[in-house]
Amino acid sequence: MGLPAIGSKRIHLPSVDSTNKYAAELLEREELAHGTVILADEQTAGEGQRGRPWISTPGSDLTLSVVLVPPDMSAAKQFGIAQLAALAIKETVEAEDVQGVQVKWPNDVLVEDRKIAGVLIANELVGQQLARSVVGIGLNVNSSGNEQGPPATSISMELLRRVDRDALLERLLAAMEHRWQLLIADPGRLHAEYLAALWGRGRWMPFTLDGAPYRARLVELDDHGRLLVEDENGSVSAYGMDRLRHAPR
Ligand code: BT5
Repeated sequence: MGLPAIGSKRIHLPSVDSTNKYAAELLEREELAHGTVILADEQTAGEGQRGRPWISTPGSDLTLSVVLVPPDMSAAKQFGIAQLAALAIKETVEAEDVQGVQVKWPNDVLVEDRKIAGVLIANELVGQQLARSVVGIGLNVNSSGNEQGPPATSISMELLRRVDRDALLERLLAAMEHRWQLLIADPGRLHAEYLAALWGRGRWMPFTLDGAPYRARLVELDDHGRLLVEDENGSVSAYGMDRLRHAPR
């Protein structure tokens, strides 16, 4: 028997601190079916990476967490989860006719240089297997993005019209299901699509390496999701998210 489709079970909350936190707390108490979606109209303490905030406008944007419970997935495939999330968001935004959508490693989605979505993934590994994954997605739909911080945008800011949030959610979940199937059946294709969508390839840019500023040229991405970067001495190295980050904007 196959797994239930992403979105076949949903928990809709008017307001919550963070859908990712809510999912984690729920998973401590009970099993959740693969594909369960936790959706909030408002997040009062939305989380980004490393304690950074995710700010969205209540009732205007999409904030959700998708719980994946693969019965048999190697931990080596875990970057595929980041790829599927970023590509599903990209496809959903593009379906609205927004141009210039790219994926910033590991899983931000940009329109040119403006951030339109962020993804926060919590993977739980048991031995060499990926036991569970909580994929948190914040997508700016009808808000004005994040006005205080680095450049941000929303679908409505790009199109200068309001967007039907419910229809967008359905498209996003269908796109995630499609990419999930691709991760299982043809991860090489998912990787190729991700690579084609990657922002900043070939460009020199600021990173941090082990927390220290590091300028490098983004060359390539390997099968494990590590970036290959060329440093100013011309040597090329592969780094994962544990060591290398794009410098905060
Ligand atoms: C992320 O972190 O981009 C991951 C965001 C994940 C949010 C979802 S919402 C549903 C689920 N539940 C949660 O609690 N979280 C997930 P990071 O790469 O650290 O980016 C955070 C930074 O982006 C902040 O420091 C701001 O500068 C900026 N930012 C905050 N809100 C933004 C917004 N709405 N649009 C664009 N940029 C934003």
